[in-house]
Amino acid sequence: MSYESILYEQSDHVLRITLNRPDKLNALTETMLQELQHAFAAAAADRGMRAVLLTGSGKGFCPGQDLANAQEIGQPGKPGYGEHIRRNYNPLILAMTKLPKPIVAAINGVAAGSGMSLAMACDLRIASEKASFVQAFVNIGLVPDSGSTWFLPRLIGQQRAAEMMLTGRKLSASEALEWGLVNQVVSPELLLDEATKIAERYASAPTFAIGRLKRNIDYAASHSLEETLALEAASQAECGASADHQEGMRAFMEKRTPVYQGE
Ligand code: T3D
Repeated sequence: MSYESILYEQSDHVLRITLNRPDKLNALTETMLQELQHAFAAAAADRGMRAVLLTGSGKGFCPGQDLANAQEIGQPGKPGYGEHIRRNYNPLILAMTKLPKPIVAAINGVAAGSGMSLAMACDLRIASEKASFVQAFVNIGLVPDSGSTWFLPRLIGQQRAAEMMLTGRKLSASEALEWGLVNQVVSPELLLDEATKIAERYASAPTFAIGRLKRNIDYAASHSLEETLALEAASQAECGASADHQEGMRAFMEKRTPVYQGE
């Protein structure tokens, strides 16, 4: 598949999506956001793709909305900020969080504004020592969007999230690890190899169960214990009938490594 602002590369069961405007630190344009929506829809539809790796080319991961490009937003005949976000950002964030396959972010450089939201919409975050994180919105008189107010307090707690959002200060990769924003920090040279290894591990995992697991974590965040218990039981019934579970049980009894097909 060929796109203008992203790279879409498949290898075995892993899909690598690379934000590809390196001269702009991979700042987001409407074209790029539409291409990302398309790429995640394609990942959802392709049963052969069992894990996604999201990274940026060049020295940045993503500094959020391209601010040069944003000058046009709200001009006569162009959608305003609210419409731009509803049309371009919100469906992308939902496509990522609802994708029934794991998404690993390889954060190679600065992740700011909605670029940080993209990183937070992933399931695992592996950061380069050169990565940094900025809730940049307040610095230009905007509020956090693209799910930042939903993701950030859940990842690092209310107090630290408020600090990042209110001050707009830059968090280093090591601070992000200490605060629980990223899972791992590695040297820049090792970032892609390490993140790819993790994505490959997930690409041979029981994808059927992982899809439900993602959904259930998301559901539990805004439902009662009773409701969550009910969904867990229903999901377990589905997983119990899956080919992956049968294989997992057989492999356990036969004392061998399971070979999951993701179904
Ligand atoms: O617009 C709407 O519809 C509302 C939706 C908004 C969603 C959002 O994401 S709002 C938040 C937008 N993002 C920002 O406000 C971040 C702005 N950038 C920064 O704060 C800093 O540049 C960074 C913290 C990202 C990186 O700092 P640093 O010191 O490492 O690099 P730098 O020198 O500031 O930037 C390097 C270049 O990238 C520079 O260009 P130049 O001078 O080399 O030609 C800078 O202008 C450019 N750049 C950085 N961020 C953006 C950008 N160009 C366009 N858009 C950007 N977001």
